Amino acid sequence: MKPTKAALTGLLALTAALAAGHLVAAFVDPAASPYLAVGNAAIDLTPSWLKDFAVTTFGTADKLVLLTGMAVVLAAIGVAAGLASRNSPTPGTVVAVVLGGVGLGAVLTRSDVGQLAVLAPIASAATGVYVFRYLHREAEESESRRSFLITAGLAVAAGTAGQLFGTRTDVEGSRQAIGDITAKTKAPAIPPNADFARDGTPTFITSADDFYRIDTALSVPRLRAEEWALRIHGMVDRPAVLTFDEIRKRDLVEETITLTCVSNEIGGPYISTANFIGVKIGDVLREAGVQAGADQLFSTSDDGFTAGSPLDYVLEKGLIAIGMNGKPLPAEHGFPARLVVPGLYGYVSATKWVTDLNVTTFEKEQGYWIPRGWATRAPIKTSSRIDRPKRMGKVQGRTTIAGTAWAQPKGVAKVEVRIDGGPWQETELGADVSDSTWRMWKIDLDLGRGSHTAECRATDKSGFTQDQARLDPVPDGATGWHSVTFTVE
Ligand SMILES: Nc1nc2c(c(=O)[nH]1)N[C@H]1C(S)=C(S)[C@@H](COP(=O)(O)O)O[C@H]1N2
Ligand SMILES: [Mo]
Repeated sequence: MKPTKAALTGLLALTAALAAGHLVAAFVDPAASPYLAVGNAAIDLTPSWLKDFAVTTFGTADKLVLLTGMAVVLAAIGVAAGLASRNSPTPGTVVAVVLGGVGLGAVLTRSDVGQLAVLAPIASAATGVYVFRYLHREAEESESRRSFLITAGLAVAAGTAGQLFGTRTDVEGSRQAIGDITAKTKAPAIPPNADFARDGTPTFITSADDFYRIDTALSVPRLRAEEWALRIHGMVDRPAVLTFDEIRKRDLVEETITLTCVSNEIGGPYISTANFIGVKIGDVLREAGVQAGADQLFSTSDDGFTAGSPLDYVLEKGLIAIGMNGKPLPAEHGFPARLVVPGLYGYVSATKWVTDLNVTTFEKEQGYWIPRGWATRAPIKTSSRIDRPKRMGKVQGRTTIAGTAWAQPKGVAKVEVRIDGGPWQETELGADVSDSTWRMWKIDLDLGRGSHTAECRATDKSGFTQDQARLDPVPDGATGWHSVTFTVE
């Protein structure tokens, strides 16, 4: 057999196998698609350093990079299997069975799929073996083009159909039907001097589109509010199940809260602010009757992600949010409901697509990131960032240095800037909206022409000034002063 033909045989059989699995998964459970399941397993197995590298290097595109990387590796395996099978179809058949086994293993490790999910990798393996042997036979004849084209066409059709059916859950329809979400107790209006957006700071409220996104979900969980429910159990006197309607009918509160990711490097982008609308976790849990001895609220997402938060703290501060900036939560940010706790990094508190609240102890349960090397307790560290000038930016004439600072839940009291290691100078602060949010700052300076380096540091309302020592995000958040070098022309 010609090498090109042999390579194509392997590649096409592999594509057909993945497409068949994707299609079957659409009907049993979209998360059972072998391709996505293997990707998810890869995310769960990735060592922390590699995950940090991926987030730092690719940011929110990390998932696309992973899926593309997998496609390249799989294509290479398909081609190699085809080439190895030039004299006999046995090597390719073995590869199809082994890959099917990998897919099956990945699906079995998922906590969020039913038993029927195994049908998807089995369909993949069966299709892989069958199509490979069929194409191999055809390729040995002279006229095999037709069967190659038909196989390619069927694979693309099956994959596309799987994608369409798998995402048919009408999340947008469910969101639209809910309409706007308004709170009985509204957050105070944001005063116009809360940000210095014209001088380069972020806007005080981040739009849903610009809000940073961090999660381990390769395919966003697609839940409808009508079918969603939140289970409350564990060390409580009266376990309960809350529906979306039941939450919505309660007296909703709105709070302006800044969410912060522990993976944020000094100067990094993983911080955003929104008006979150929902019910206080404390109200809901007190109705259920929290028992003595419990010290952790352990929350689980529809996709199996878990977070553990200090119980006393969430009883006081936490929110079960169903709204963001007046609308239902966007699908990417946890629709229909998520937790938001001002003052705790997202990985120990901000469970999106939340379906389960377990009142328990830190001894008994460990959240998703804890065995992966991150700290159990993770209060947000007082920190600040320079947003303008940009790194290596050019400034004409008078220089405005502007940025943001945060110290939830203490609040920001002061931000200072120094130029080229000189004396610290106090900056002008934006309006003090809430201790649960960031605070913008700016300062106008006359600097001589040439290259300069600006550094900033924040002091919170407890009097603590952020650490100069440079520490990485692992295990409980980065420290250090952000510094930016720029040129005055
Ligand atoms: N279900 C689920 N919820 C999650 C996560 C996740 O991976 N899965 N990541 C957490 C982390 S690390 C952060 S920082 C916040 C980010 O919330 P956002 O994507 O809405 O900004 O969500 C938290 N909630
Ligand atoms: Mo995070």
